[in-house]
Amino acid sequence: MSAKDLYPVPQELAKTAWADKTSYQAMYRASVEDPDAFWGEHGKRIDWIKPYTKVKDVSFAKDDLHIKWFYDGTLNVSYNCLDRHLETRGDSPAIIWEGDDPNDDKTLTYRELHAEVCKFANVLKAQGIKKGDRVTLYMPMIVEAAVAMLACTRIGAIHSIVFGGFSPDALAGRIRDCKSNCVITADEGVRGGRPIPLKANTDAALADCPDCTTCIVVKRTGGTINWVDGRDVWYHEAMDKVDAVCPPEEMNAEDPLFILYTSGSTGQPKGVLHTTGGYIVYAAMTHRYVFDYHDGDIYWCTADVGWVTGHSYIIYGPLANGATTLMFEGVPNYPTVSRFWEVCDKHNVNIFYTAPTAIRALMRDGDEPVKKTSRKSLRLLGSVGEPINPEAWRWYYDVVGEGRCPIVDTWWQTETGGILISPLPGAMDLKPGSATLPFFGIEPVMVDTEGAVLEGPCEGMLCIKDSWPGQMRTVYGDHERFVQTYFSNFSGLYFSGDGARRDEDGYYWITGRVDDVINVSGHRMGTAEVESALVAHELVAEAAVVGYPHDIKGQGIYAYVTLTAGVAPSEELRAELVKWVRNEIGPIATPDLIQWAPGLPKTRSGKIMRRILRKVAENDYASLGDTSTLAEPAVVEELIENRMNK
Ligand code: 6R9
Repeated sequence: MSAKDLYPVPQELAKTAWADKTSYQAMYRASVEDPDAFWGEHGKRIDWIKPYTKVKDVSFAKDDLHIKWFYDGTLNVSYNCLDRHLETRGDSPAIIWEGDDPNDDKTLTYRELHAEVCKFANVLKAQGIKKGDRVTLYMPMIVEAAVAMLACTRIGAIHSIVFGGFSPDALAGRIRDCKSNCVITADEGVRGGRPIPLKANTDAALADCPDCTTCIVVKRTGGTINWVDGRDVWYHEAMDKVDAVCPPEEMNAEDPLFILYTSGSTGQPKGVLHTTGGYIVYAAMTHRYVFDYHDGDIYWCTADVGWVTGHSYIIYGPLANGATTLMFEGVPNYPTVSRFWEVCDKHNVNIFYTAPTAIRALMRDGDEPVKKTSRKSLRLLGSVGEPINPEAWRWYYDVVGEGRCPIVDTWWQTETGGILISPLPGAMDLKPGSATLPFFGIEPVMVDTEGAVLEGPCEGMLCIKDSWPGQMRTVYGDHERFVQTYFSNFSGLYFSGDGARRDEDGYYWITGRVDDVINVSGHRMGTAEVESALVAHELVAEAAVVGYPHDIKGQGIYAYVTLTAGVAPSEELRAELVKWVRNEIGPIATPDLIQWAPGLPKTRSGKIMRRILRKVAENDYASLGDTSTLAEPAVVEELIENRMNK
């Protein structure tokens, strides 16, 4: 590796950073040698009602799987994110909200946010919601989404946020799976100047959810909506009827905090369950160290609260640390492709955290839209959601950060609750494209397909040896699936589903999923979900979906479709199927390419050989590998001949 591929820690930054090289190494060693002592100490970052005396009780053994942290302690998350800051920073900004329209913004201080949350907690109580109930949020990026999350935690209700880009069907499935009896939404969302019919989608979903009897609606646009008396409640009207006093509910550290659905390699999304104590300790600590957050910094994470990044690094981590967190309703290219940088200048953003797909898209428009803004407030840049290719990394570093801001490439998952592998900006020299080294308490283990542990520089599958406080505890309502998915492939290890390379400096380079999950613009998608949507169409007999390299999205969705006998393929049908999938799952699942496949390559036992389909989609059919187990080799010739990705 040439010298220019190593970006050393800026000396000035190391002086003030929470961790430098020496302290990282000492703390890391302590964290893995004596996790009880380490986390016993760092758990005190959070205020406890009844302090814990027990730190950790964990077994990754398949037949005795259990994960508990701080488990005799009690606390409340909204108290930690709000009440405890009132004395020291009650009048400091908690949330800076920047609307889709550049003229639309507002700031809420900790005191104001606290009052709103207490009131909305009383609204939920008035609707009969109590500790342990599941509340679904289907909301735009508005302050009320943060208020609703924190209000749930205040009364001990478990929130389940469904990203606003999901379809009514996907929303209904998630409401039913966790048996939510209340959904919170808005009349419409606004993104890039266009309305999103959230209430109409919710109405359609609720038609299939007879047990969900309350729908609280925030008025965002004032657009025309349908109203169901007895079920629908206006947020603002309900808020006028309650007071701003609501004592926080005392929760056990292992009481559920939230459920968040995520895609896996099988059809149904999994309800990832996080609990109270460990999650908030881990979110707060990673936020402080990875982003080197100091009092007074303005911090902006561009994710949506519908994804885990929004949970941990827009809301919970930052607010637990008393930070100022910016919430952005809009999109990177509206009104212009300078928007991100204009927002940085407008609010003096110091720390900026986004996804590679956004960087790649903006990079296409050249340097000028960036350079015409100042960005002098920026000190640190972050990346999350998918591997960042070195070319995009360098552009982000050189053009956006003007060579002044380290980039933290943070690897983690919905399941992990917080960042597991990432640079600490004062402690790690950077290599473009590498997530570098593990956070405190994280012991990555590389294994081969047989499960043999690999030492030194290697390429393999990425597992984690022991628990960390932010780890998910179960798949909601299906513990067996939790065991099967994460702990049955490699004995005694948590299996991430990702492949990785470890280099001679011990740095990790995440190479992407090794299961049937694809990563489209940083959004996780099970290929099985898209396949089920396709075969639900009456003219489709069979479908197989794989990812293929896509310049902007990272991976695109490539679908092979076999039509029912006698149906003729046409461009109209192709368009119809694309629309169909968007309606079934949501716009994020839009197939990029659909290839008509008279037959799919199968083994003699009838299993679809995805490895081959992947190669064809990648335009890499010269290296199809072993095709000797194919039932009908001619099928592959046909697919190559008619491939879409030429
Ligand atoms: C936080 C989040 C998780 C999957 C994960 C991996 C990919 C996330 C990454 C990354 C390379 C990074 N991923 N961060 N790959 N480098 N810095 O994205 O959670 O939506 O659950 O996705 O995303 O493949 O397994 P989630």
